[in-house]
Amino acid sequence: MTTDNLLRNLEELQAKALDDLKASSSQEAVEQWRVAYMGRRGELTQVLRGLAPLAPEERRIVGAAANKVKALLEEGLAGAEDAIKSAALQAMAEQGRIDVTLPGRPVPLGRLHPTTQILREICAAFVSMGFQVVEGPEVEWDHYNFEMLNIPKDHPARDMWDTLWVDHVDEQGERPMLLRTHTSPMQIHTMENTEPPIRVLVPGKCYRYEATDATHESQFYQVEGLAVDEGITFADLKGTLYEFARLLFGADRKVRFRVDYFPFVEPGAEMAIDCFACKGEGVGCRVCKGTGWIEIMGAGMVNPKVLEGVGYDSSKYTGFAFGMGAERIAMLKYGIEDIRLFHNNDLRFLGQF
Ligand code: 2NM
Repeated sequence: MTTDNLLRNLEELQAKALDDLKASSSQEAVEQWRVAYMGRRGELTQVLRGLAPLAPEERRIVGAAANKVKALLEEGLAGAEDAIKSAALQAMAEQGRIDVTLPGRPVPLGRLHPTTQILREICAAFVSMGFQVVEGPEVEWDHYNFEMLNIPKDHPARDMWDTLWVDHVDEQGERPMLLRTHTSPMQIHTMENTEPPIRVLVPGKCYRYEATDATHESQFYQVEGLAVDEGITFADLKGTLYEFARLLFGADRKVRFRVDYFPFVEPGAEMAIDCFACKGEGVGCRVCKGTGWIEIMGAGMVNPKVLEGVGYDSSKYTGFAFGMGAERIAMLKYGIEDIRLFHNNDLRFLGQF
């Protein structure tokens, strides 16, 4: 082959190689192209190998041209590889792109426990009528939980409160400490520490030694209230509690008072509201069990013995008091069927309020 022929072949090889490279758009195609032209048996490699038997003068000329072609192809290869890499990066960026206009993922918000909500609602109702909210200890003395409330030891009325006693024994071998069965001991503390007029509301946790069922728990919340002043009558009790019933259960509520017994009041009463679900119709109603009435609290005129016990002159002062179970009020108002749900920590339940 003449030098001219060799040089022409090289030119054709270069043109074909560069055309092929342009058509190679994937990494695999480019690699195939590299092997075809510049691999061990590649077309250009063969040409370079074919230089060996040439005369020195010829080899110099063709060798220089072949090296130029080699450099050009290497340059082309590097460029093609770069282009493919950046195209791949671009594609990756497109796929993983963040759309900043999408709405954010919602953050689950916490909320107040239904017991907390009802306690606040009950307190707000009485605060609007001038009551002051006070809280006291959950561990009490027998003296405040029972004795001062006209419930002496061995009195049958003690059976009304199954008590959890604290493991503390006095010199007489008695257990004088307990978990309060109602918040009334705090009303006694308040009367011992202040003079009338008194208008206090005492929310708080109470404890009873009870078998648990749909309406009984050994831990529950109570709200009790006390008003002591000169000239307080049963009419004040009725007016205050009537207003409360209307604030919590609707302005069209009716109330019913019936005689009941609590050692610390005389007379004592149970208050009911007409059923807000069936409007007092009764028949077939699940909320009021067909009676048309729902009992919501106990109340009464503070027993003069209780007033004298804290050093008040019962011929000068009278008072009324009342007490209700917070969970019971929440169960009625929110339609909750089982008091045990309050302590299950089930977000499907708690999230409904
Ligand atoms: C009730 C029902 C009736 C009550 C009485 C007193 C106190 F300390 F003043 F005598 N506090 N709470 C009372 C009265 C509580 O709960 C059903």
